[in-house]
Amino acid sequence: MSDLDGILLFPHINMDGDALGSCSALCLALRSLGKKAYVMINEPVPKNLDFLECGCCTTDDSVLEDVQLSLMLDCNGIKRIPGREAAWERGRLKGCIDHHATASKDIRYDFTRIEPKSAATGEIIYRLIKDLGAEITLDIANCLFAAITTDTGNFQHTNTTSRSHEIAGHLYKVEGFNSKVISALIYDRRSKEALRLESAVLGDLDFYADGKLAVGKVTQDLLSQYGCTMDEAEGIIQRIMSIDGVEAGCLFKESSQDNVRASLRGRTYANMERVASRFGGGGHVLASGCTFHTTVAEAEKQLVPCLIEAVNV
Ligand SMILES: [Mn+2]
Repeated sequence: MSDLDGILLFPHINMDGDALGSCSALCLALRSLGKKAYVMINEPVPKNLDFLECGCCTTDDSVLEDVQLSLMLDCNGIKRIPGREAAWERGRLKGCIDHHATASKDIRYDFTRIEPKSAATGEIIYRLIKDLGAEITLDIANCLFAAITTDTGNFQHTNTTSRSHEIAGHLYKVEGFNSKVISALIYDRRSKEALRLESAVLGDLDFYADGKLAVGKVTQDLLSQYGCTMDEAEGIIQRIMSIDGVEAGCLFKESSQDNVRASLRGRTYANMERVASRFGGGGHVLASGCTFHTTVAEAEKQLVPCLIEAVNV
């Protein structure tokens, strides 16, 4: 990458802390090396991640005259960047840096760096920035810490490794770095409405398989009832997984564009990646997702039997 200039970075749709944090960190590092780089998005940055934007994001397809590289981060496959296909195609070279094992074959990449053992794409980006010889500035450290802390569930998920902690340890040494500030920006800016929405969803969970499976729904009706946007439903699936005895959790999110996203989580053995891939989705063994182009009720009818199967193995 060191000989390329004019680089567009692509986070996945419904960007999360890892996708945006990794993109902005790499973008800032590339710029510090004198390169032109942007993070190409086509949706608003979630409010709790606004500090990760760092002047990197653009919605303008023609922001760069010459795009030598289009680089997808924290995802793979053209379906993960809907609405940005034209911008993606502008790159003369195409690359992918990701930690999801489910590989999509709908793009021919010129190079990939896929490391399923990395807890976050941010871990791969940390090493890449070091390899490129760029300095880890405070902004970059904040982005990488946000990427790693969100994807590891604050270092609680099973994907967390000694390397996750080692990289975080290096970030703590960057002058001015304060993990508490970053955690508060991510987690402690929720609206009262979001908490009311969460309690409504949690109050209406369905349980199956002797309580091993819990299923919740965030519908457009609920969002308007509580005056919330879908990104304010972030975190509900983790609450579902905190229930004693729950081995698998599913949260249906009804989008305004006639589709339903199912977020899937496993605790120890339920293979959520396998379930998601049966419906064209993917992710990690214990954290996956898939999309249905139908109603929530129909999506539930199709998915719940497979989830019951996954917890009853
Ligand atoms: Mn990730």
